[in-house]
Amino acid sequence: MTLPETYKAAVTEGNGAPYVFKQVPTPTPGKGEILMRVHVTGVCHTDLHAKDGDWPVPPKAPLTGGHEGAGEVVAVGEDVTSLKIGDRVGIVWLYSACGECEHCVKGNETVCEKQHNGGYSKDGSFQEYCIADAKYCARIPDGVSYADAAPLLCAGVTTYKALKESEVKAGEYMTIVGAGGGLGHLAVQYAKAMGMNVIAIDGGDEKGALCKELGAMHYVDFMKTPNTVDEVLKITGGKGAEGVLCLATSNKVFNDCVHMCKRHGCVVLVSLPPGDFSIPIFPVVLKRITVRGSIVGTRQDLAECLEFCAQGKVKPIYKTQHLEDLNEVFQEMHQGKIAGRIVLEL
Ligand code: 8ID
Ligand code: ZN
Repeated sequence: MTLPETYKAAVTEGNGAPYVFKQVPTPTPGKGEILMRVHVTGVCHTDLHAKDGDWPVPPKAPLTGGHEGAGEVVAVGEDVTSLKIGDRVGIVWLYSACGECEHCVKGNETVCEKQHNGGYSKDGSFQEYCIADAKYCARIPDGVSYADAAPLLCAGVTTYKALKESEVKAGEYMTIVGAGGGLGHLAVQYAKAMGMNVIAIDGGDEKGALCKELGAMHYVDFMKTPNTVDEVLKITGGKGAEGVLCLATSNKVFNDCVHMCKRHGCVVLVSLPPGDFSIPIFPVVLKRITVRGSIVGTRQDLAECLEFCAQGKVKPIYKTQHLEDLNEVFQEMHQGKIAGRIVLEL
């Protein structure tokens, strides 16, 4: 296969600087690496946090973000035995882990201290060609298109894993805060597929219609409902939901999530707006509420999450745009206007 000498990449200097589009030299994959032709990439709110420098650990600079990139292997480096040219793969947030530490050995590779992150500490999928680690990139099943796979590579696996972490069972309530967004619309579907009763919270009629169509039992519009906690308590007969999934990029909602939770229930924190929140000690202790963080998922979680899509149980909802639209997509995302995901073609 002949590869071009240069190709198009989106690059930001970080700290809020917009993405610029330039030609960069095509890299050669090193030991254990592959080069993939990125056909499509999802845009995650994490990419916006990265561009804006929202988090205490800064990304690399300059940065090419993106960790929902789907495409095919076009070159393999030394010692790569698990992949070959033409294989369908994805670049993900867990770009690589050490494979040797206590966490990796216990199957908790998502908390490996030596991990690298796609589109954060390593350049990601906002470019036509991308280097990935052969051991950690996703394998996309044949029955799943690149565009359907893209949102699952982060939003899908993250919400699938977070729902498992909640330990909520079929027939119990799962309240999803931020249910109409990129992560949220997949959380609704995975929760439904797991038999949970979904209470979806987000803003506006478009997101409400989407959540209902995807199987939410109730929709609470935070823009029209003065007290969303009271509304969840009303729906659940005054008891609260067994599980609350926090996916909203507003730290104001974190405290509400605790108050929406039933006795002995679990609040899973996923979204990462900058800042802190206070946890009310008395209700958390006396109601034995668990407040738990959750970060993406392992390679096994990812394989399971893609399989749900291959079997038709989950279907990502997205609008397709082009890589050059990236800055406009971020503007819309900042304003909370995107229902589902945006997938960019390259
Ligand atoms: O592994 C992880 N922990 C992980 C993985 C991927 C993404 C965490 N994240 C983080 C992102 O960094 C981001 O902080 O999850 C958050 C959500 O990412 P996203 O789903 O990609 O963002 P989005 O599509 O913009 O959706 C956010 C939704 O929150 C709603 C918005 O309307 C939007 O639909 N929302 C807001 I802002 N305030 C709300 C409120 N008060 C609200 N929904 C309900 N109540
Ligand atoms: Zn993401």
